[in-house]
Amino acid sequence: MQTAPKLQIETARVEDDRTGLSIETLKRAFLDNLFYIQGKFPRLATQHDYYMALAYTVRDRLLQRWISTAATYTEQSSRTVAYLSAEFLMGPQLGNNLINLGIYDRVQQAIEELGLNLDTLLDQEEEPGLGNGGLGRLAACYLDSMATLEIPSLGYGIRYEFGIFKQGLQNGWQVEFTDKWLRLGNPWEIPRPDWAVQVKLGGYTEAYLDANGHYRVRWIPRQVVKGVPYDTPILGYQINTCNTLRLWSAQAPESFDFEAFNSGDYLGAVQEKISSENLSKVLYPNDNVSQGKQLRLAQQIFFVSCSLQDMIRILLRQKLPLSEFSQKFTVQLNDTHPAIAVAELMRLLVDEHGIAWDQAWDITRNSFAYTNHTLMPEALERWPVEMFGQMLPRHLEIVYEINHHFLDEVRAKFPDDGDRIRRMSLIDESGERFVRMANLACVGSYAINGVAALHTELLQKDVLHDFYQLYPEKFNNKTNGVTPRRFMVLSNPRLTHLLNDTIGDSWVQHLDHLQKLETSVEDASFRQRWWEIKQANKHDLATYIQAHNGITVDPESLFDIQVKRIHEYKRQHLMVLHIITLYNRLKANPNLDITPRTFLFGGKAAPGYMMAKLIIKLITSVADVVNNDPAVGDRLKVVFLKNFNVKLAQHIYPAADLSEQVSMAGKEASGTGNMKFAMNGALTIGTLDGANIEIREEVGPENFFLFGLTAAEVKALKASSYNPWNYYQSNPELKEVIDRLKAGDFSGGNPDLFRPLIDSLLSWDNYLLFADYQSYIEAQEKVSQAYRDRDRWVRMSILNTARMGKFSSDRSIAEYAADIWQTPSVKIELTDNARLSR
Ligand code: KOT
Repeated sequence: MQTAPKLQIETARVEDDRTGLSIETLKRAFLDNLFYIQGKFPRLATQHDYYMALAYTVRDRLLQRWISTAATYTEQSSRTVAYLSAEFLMGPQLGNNLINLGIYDRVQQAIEELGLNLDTLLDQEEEPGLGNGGLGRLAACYLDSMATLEIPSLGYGIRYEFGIFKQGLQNGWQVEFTDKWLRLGNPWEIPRPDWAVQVKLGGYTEAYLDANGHYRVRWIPRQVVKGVPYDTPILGYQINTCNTLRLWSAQAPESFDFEAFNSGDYLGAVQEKISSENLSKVLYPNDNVSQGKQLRLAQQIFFVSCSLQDMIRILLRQKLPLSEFSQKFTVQLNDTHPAIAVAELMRLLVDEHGIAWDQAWDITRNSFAYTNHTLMPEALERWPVEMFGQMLPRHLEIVYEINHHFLDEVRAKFPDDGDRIRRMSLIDESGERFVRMANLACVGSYAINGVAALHTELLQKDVLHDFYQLYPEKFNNKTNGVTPRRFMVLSNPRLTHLLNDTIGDSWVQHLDHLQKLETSVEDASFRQRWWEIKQANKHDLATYIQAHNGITVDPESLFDIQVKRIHEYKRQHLMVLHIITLYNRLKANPNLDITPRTFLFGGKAAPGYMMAKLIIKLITSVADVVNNDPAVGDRLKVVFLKNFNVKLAQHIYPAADLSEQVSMAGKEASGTGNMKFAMNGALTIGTLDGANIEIREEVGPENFFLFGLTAAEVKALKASSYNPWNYYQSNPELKEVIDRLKAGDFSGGNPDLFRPLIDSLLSWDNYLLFADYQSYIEAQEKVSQAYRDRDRWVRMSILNTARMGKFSSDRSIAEYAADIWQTPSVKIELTDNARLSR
């Protein structure tokens, strides 16, 4: 009689500890997790233990929303976006989850009352660096926005054991270290071994007649790999929707049990296990280039097959027929890395589920949408037919069959056009034969988009012109966006407070509300606060630089920053030419009155990309000379921040005065760093490339420092046999810069060190640095002038932030949902946990 009510009280208390949001409950839950999950008590606990205890406390609060969300989607059979991406560059999770739960301040207080510091705990988190740069970070921003807009979605990718390498510097050169991000455990993921699936590789196919006398094909693989899903909750901003990021980890299947399967061949069996687990071992560290490695193709089929099988499982569990696959799911292909999905869905439908080819093709074509992210020819994925057929014999047959039907379609619309057939074929037969993944993606998708207006235009005119002529209705533009939750609220709390004080906090969900700031431009005290916030952020970054680089920089100087992957087309070295130009002027005229600048660089080079690595060495070498020349004093400083990642990025954007977006026009598909800088009040110096064009349109040309050739001018100049030598000869300042580099002035007298770079500039200059040099230098003069007029600069800075509404990823995702996905939003009510558990 007495035990029943006692038990009830106990249950109620446990529940409250895991969902309650009061400071007292948060503290109690934190200490409970420290004890029961970390197995530590305060005297023994490390800062990392405290981080873990806090992460679990936060995860508990996500779980209630996560389960309510899953329950609602299941009940309502909601139409769902499956976002397939080889990369999700999530960045640290704790701070973002605190923001989206709306408990940041409260947790900060609770942690302080326990005698700890929230910033220190946040800093403990190893970020999941499961991406290279823009493409992977975009996927992460889109997950945040899909959840915030209450769009049912699943992110599907690979749980790489090693993410993007950690960058070190040795003697000014990049060195790479493996990223052991899982070493101390990952509190955000939940493994789901019961939903594991199997993926076949290699072997051969054979035809047979089924019980109904129908011709069928079966695939006898050489190897089978198990994919185990690990789920991470993706909470929307101050909303109950909590979607899922499902990442696949590769394991050897149980049937490859040493004894049962491979008796006698112990080492062979171990080898098999290792080769299976290799599939999710490491992220390929290439950005905007495709290496064509076999393991990479295996990774692609691995996560794609796992994900499609998972979708089919969900469909069947909801008692829906396979014919409704494309009503239940819309599958977004993040570039061509998951494009093998077109052939794999056909295989699953036809071979494994007995659906007729034509019906399967209708389902497939209505399921996929393809986003292209680059115009770089070397990034277009093609697989040697030989390799493709060895690993995926059945998929090669399916690709041939799709191609057969497709080329008939092309011939019907464009008779007697052999060249067009050769260009559009899924197989490149001009030499060694290749499977062309972009062509497969175009044929198998109902929508094709670029990521900024210029990029989409160039796709239609150039790279995908034939497909545009055949399927004009499929093409559309979706200009990229970034999440203001991470890149403003979390990264820049000072600015966030000022904005909230001034215009309220609705801008966090409706970024266009920042427009309301425009009237404050006339308010001198507001401008003063704006300036002070930027100064405080610069001060913080200066402290970081002092600690990590041992370089003292002046927070009053203009912080001129380029952070992104190192690539010749992005032209980090154009910024170096400017630095050397200023240095030469100071050497020639020591009393020259220049605007003091701190030049900051950050970014990784692909380990095999020698020219990119040499650009890093160039930056660090110029830094050594400039920073240590007494004639320069404090007027110029050059800093290379090592290991640029999401965590570091969050410290950098808020502290920038000038954002360098200087790619050769027609090469940067969009850029997204450009948006993160401008939102935080940096002014942009940039070319008419990617989303720069749209940023300039929004902020107004008077608030943007434009330079350089347009994409059309680049094309024309290249067509008329461009000769960089002429620019070198006719521009004395440029000549002096190059001559000093040649003489070894920045390489300890060694004229050979930078020779490959200089030779390439003087002989080809593929990315037209010399052609754009003078225009860049002149634009930089205007920057220096503008910065001297503090009032003018602050007004421009405010207007940049005020006019960035368009570049929220919420706007991008709303457009994807309306124009491509047709996914209505679904409201989530918090379900009572007790009811769910019954
Ligand atoms: C990498 C390999 C193959 C194909 C494309 C890529 C790629 C493209 N990786 N990152 N990108 C960038 O994607 C961003 C998001 O759309 C763009 O803003 C940026 O311009 C691309 O370079």
